[in-house]
Amino acid sequence: MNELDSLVQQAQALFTQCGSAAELENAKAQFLGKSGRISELMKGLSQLDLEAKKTQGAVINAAKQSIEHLLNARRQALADAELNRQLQAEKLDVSLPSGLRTQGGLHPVSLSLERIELIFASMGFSVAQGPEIETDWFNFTALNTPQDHPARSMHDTFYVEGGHLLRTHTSPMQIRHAMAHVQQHQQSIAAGKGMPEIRVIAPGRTYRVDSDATHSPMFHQCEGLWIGENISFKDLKVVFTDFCKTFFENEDLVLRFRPSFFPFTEPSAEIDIQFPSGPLAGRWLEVAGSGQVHPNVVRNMGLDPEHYIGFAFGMGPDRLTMLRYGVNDLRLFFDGDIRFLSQFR
Ligand code: 2NM
Repeated sequence: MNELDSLVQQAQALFTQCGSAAELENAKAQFLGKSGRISELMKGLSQLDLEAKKTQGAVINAAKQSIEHLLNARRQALADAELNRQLQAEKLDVSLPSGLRTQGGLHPVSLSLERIELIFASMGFSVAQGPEIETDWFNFTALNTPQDHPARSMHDTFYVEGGHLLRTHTSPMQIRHAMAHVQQHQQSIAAGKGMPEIRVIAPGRTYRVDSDATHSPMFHQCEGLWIGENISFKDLKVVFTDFCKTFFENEDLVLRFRPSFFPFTEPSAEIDIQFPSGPLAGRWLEVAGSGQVHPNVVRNMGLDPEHYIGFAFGMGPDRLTMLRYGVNDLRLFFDGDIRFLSQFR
């Protein structure tokens, strides 16, 4: 066996003996370091003639490559062993019972959303779903909101990549629902036979640039929409009055519809409620916005506003939950403090 073959064998034996990465790097120096055996042999080449330099140089290089290969293999083996050791040492039995296990429950706002959905379902409303990241068209343009409206500014709306935004209300879901509904009944509508009414609520998370005791950058909304051939403000008053009395479990609740303005409805009204008794008695509390859906919005849904008419409303389930349970700081809902949340189980 020539010297180089035996050198490779020595390296293999020594590398195998090394039990740690540090030991291995030390062992490497003997062979591949600046004053290691390979370097010395390379220096020896200078005394040879050109032909011998070529052949002997190639042989040394081959040996160097073999040693490097052995070194890398051993490095990998040591790294794998170290990883396995860590995985063994830090093994976690996720099936092990924890010390404390109490029964969980729904979040108070989830409880409200569940109540809202049940009450409106009993009045024939279906529940829409839709994306939280929206396009400008669904969130603003389709809702008759002018290009220069302050709600579109970066002070009010969270914009994300690609010109998209976080929906500032749940209305875009209603536009999507209405458009799909119209699409589904297109043939019947075109034939003049009309379509089943659109009767839907859209609950979900919404986002605005706002944060204090009564505003959270993420909050909930639930909007309602009822469109048909003969749906009037009277229907709005009946539906919403019925809803409030059921939600607050109070048949003596009084409602007030106060003129207001929204780009997507005309006429528009703010809805206030008053409890005849209890801790909130005698105060008008604002609970929703509402109105007759603006002809431009009806048109954007794909319908002729001369034939289809209806109402919409929007309310804040967070605020309804505060009123129902007497919570005075909205932030409590989103802090995740179990001492607060466990009171609603
Ligand atoms: C509100 C107040 C008034 C509303 C309008 C629509 C739609 F999709 F029909 F255009 N959805 N929700 C609406 C109307 C929302 O929130 C304060």
